[in-house]
Amino acid sequence: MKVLLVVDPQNDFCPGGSLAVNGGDEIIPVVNELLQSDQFDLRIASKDWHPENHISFVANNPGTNLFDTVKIDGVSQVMWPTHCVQGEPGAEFHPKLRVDLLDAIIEKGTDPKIDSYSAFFDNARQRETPLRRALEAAQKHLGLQGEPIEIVVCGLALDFCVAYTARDAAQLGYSVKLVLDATRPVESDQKKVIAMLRDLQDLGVKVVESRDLLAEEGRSLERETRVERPMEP
Ligand code: VGL
Ligand code: ZN
Repeated sequence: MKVLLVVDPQNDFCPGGSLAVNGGDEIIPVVNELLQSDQFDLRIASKDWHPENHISFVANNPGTNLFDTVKIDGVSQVMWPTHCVQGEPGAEFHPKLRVDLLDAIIEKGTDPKIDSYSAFFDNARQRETPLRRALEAAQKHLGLQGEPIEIVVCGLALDFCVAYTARDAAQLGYSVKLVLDATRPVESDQKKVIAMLRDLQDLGVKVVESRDLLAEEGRSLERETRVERPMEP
């Protein structure tokens, strides 16, 4: 079963949003192309979906500064600006995203006391989101039980929610591809981003470009529609 997983393609992570990632909106046309590809059995997006009193907001942690890393109940937590508050415009999907092509939406970061970068587990790895269950249910529904699961991950932001999601997917035993041109990092230091990608590759995550994924499809389509040359007279 082949699954496209779009992580947090939300307004707050795009230019104009409260936690804007450089070029975050540029991924949307690429994500839409992937969503339209018929190589996927299932298309899922996650939503960072925080209550107003969420622990990750600097405003809820007096005495801390923006982007500080602090320990809360033994878990490292970055102090983020208020973002992706349930029901607010910043938490909505980017307006150009083809939400009509999504089969399911997974909300994460809903517990006020703990953050959840990964679409599978919270940052303390104490609780699971509904994602794994949704994958299992879909596999049953599609009659694909026992088949390996391949997850193609993209979205925002590469160095936080996308990386954590890809890592967890690999550790859960799924085969994982990360689409580099359908994601953008918060981090601007290229070297750090490359080191992080290498760590993911060490866990078995394959780093690919959307054109490689879509090209396979183009080639098979070409084979199917090839027209024989009419006979020369
Ligand atoms: C994210 C920081 C805080 C993300 C979510 O989607 O990458 N980053 N919350
Ligand atoms: Zn968040």
